[in-house]
Amino acid sequence: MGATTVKINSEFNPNYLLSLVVPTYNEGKNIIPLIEALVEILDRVIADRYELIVVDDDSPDRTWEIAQSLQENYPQLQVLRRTEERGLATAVIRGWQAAQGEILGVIDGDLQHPPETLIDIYSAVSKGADLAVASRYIHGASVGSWSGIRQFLSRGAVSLALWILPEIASRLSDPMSGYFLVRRSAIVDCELSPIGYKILLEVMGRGQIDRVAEIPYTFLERQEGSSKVTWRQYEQFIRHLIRLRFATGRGSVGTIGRFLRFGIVGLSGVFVDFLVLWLASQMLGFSITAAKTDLGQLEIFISKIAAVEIAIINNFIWNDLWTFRDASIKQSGFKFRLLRFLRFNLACTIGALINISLFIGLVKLGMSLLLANLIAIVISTAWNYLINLKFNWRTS
Ligand SMILES: Nc1nc2c(ncn2[C@@H]2O[C@H](COP(=O)(O)OP(=O)(O)OP(=O)(O)O)[C@@H](O)[C@H]2O)c(=O)[nH]1
Ligand SMILES: [Mg+2]
Repeated sequence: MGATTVKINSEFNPNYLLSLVVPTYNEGKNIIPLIEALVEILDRVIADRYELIVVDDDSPDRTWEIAQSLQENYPQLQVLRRTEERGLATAVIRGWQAAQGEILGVIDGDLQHPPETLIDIYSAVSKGADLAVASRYIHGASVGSWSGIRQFLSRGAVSLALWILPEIASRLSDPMSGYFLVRRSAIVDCELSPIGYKILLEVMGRGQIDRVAEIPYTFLERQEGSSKVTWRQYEQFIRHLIRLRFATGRGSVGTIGRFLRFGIVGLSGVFVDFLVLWLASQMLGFSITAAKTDLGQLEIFISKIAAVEIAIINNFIWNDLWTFRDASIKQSGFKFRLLRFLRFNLACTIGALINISLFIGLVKLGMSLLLANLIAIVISTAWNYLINLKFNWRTS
């Protein structure tokens, strides 16, 4: 599905407080217990004033047919069987287009989102939040029994979102959540252009979301069926982030330009670091190319620290004069510049520690040195950039 845009109808039926969409693909074994649990829970709080909408993409295991068989007992259940389109995000939007409720929501169809949490999510919106999101990353929440790699990929995705869309992703601890409710009025006037899996980013990026609430939950193990996540979803996720970056406009081109400048300055720092190490080796008489160097030699240790520090000074000067020029001219004067330098130095030192620990951690998990180093560099660079953007030069 390309850049099709969709609008949500502003009209709703006042008899319906909530329309909850359940996207499904081969969830034949999960759909009955899920619908039963949702009905049981919602009947307690808003009986007769909600609807459930299963949007199934013509699953080979005929999830749609199983869901339809429930309709006799549950008149509040709609089932949409799509044969022309596929994809989680578009399924959710299609469900919302058919919805009648004032509040719109989504929950996975695989029982990984505990249905009981819905009560707290609903209560947050009914108390005034525009958006209430179930989060795996706040106090009282957990990702359950995820492997180290899965946790790492999830955190990596959050970091990437923070880096490309800081003003959107930083509003939530779990911007990747697929379990949330949103007030219809917050998304009616915008053109949604869903792609991939992350419908929440689309809602945050294009909607008029003022008040946000987060509710902790534990992501449950899948008992039946299998995950539909493939590498394609990661690729779509990156395309989605970039598309939103440009679509939301808020300093979009400027932000990418700034990050590129930060990257160029970073590369100049690598060059300076090498240059200083080489100069020191000439002056102090050690070799930078020989194998099996004794790292216990004090002059090498001091030279490396000097090389790093001089590279940091180099990077600071260029970042202050060029990358973040707009922000630094607002706070001119030696005292402010010195403060910025000290903060930059601290952030880079922490960045270097993140870099080294990630590298060691990933290698211990069995990753190759090359991949581990690449990931460690990407994440520590994102850290350096974001921390400096938000807390040092404070541009946005
Ligand atoms: N309609 C529709 N639903 C989908 C599609 N892909 C996934 N889903 C549903 O979306 C929900 C989440 O998908 P999962 O594959 O479980 O993804 P996940 O929960 O983020 O990841 P895992 O932890 O690996 O299960 C499930 O209810 C899926 O059945 C799709 O292309 N169309
Ligand atoms: Mg799942």
